Amino acid sequence: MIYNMEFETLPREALEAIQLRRLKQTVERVYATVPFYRKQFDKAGVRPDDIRTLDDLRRLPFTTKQDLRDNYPFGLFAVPMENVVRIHASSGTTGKPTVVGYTARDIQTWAELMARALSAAGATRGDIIHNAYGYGLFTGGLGVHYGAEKLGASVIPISGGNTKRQIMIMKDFGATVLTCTPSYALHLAEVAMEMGVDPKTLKLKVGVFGAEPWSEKMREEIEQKLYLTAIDIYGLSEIIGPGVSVECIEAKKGLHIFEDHFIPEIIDPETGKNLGPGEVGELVITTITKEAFPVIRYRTRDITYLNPEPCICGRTHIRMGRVTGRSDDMLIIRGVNVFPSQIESVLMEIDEVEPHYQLIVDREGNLDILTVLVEVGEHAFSDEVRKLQELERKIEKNIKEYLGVSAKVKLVEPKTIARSEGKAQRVIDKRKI
Ligand code: DLL
Repeated sequence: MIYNMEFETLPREALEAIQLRRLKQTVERVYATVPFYRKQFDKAGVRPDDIRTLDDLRRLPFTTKQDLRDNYPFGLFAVPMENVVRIHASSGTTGKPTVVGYTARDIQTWAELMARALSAAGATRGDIIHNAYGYGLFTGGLGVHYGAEKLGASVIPISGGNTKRQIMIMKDFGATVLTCTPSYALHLAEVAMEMGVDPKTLKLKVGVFGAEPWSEKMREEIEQKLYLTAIDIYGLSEIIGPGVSVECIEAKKGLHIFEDHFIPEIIDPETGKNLGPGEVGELVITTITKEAFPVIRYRTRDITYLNPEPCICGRTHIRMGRVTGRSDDMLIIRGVNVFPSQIESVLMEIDEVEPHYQLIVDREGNLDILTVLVEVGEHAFSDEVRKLQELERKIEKNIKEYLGVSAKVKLVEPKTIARSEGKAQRVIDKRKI
């Protein structure tokens, strides 16, 4: 169901008129209130009144994660702290986190976008939403929570962790919608089986999964194991949190970006040049309604493409492809570029292996060595050693054939790869340690 019929189905011309008006306001406001933007725009020789068409956006400089770090913690806020009612931060694997702020109106906007997203996934006010995204500085938990309440559904703020208890609650409370990372969804399925709770007997009908890359094959796996329809949701704290884009249950093909609030672009990550529809590159987003933390041409580092084709669901907002990885997650193994999600796709084609894997990258002398640890099912593991070795060789061959990279595959016992309650750690790059 379309939550906001008026804005989600706007004809292109009307949508672009709204975008331009909001873009101009945002650009004027950041120029007047955020010294960083004033300096950047001056350096690029652009003034707010130079923005006369949507294409003029391209004249503005990019904003990067480094800019956010340089202005840590509150340097990019565009309103006085008295008007900031919430602060979130992204974990950041190295150094300081990235800090973002919200006014009361920003929180309302976010709730509306998340209500739209849950609705696009098929949720209604009659649903019981088991929200296992982490509550805290991470935007997942509270982002989904406010959207679920705005939709009028019953939300269970279970957060991540204590998985056995989650299964009991999911069963006893009759949850119909599950929200968590795709890797945690698989873990929930596994623990349910261990506890003797067949997921088939749960009432789940839909899962809204995101916050980390996952593949089509992983979707099939989750759908089969949890007996639900799995929907992809995308977002990042720097832009607002979850609810930047979402798949619709009607098509399940590409994620609609809420274009009345965000303007997306795709650029070549090397040259910064804009790319056309269907061309794969880095997603850049400009927020046009945020008050406390507006961002201009933010380089997300997420790799995807835009699809302007009309969608069967009736929404007119452009779709982005599934995010296959981040430009900084890309591994370069002896000169060959590989994303962890590509390895995942190869692994998922093989029946005997489970969707739990980890990539270890190391260097021996001058050579990069990629080792793929992957779990096999109970059945396969009881097979003789020779059979397991054959399976390892078969996976190595497929990786080489499809991705052009040499990897050493090591099958490991069921349940030996650490399960995550939030974002899975797929890669351990020892070259960086
Ligand atoms: O992960 C927000 C979120 C919460 C999204 C819950 C969806 C559901 P951050 O912690 O700032 O925010 O991480 C953002 O996670 O730049 C992507 O690299 C990745 N990511 C998020 N959603 C997806 C997705 C939240 N559906 C970063 N597919 C982003 C692939 C995703 N990657």
